[in-house]
Amino acid sequence: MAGPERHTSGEVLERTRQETKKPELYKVLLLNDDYTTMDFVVEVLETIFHKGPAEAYRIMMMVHTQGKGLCGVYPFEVAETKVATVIERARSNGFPLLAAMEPE
Ligand code: TYC
Repeated sequence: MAGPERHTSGEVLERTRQETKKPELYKVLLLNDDYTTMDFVVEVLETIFHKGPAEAYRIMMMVHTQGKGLCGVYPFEVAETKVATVIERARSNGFPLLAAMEPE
């Protein structure tokens, strides 16, 4: 762990170099298409990305009007799982909805 190290004599040495790596963060985006229903996208945002109804609707409309929208920022493996979960949920409901991730 990086951080101050105490010595028996009582002085504190501060570490200037970071030795523990911060997790790299990735944006998860939803992409627009012409076939997925708005209600389904709102449901995805509420259940997979834990957004409230108003925020879920706002993000869905952002995707609908701008082509893509930010759902959240996560460590790599969480972002990967979110993307896979969206695609799995969409396909099992017959929708072509796509999600993507990109470095923050
Ligand atoms: N464009 C879709 C429609 O008009 C709605 C939609 C919104 C689809 C967001 C995908 O990520 C999406 N039914």
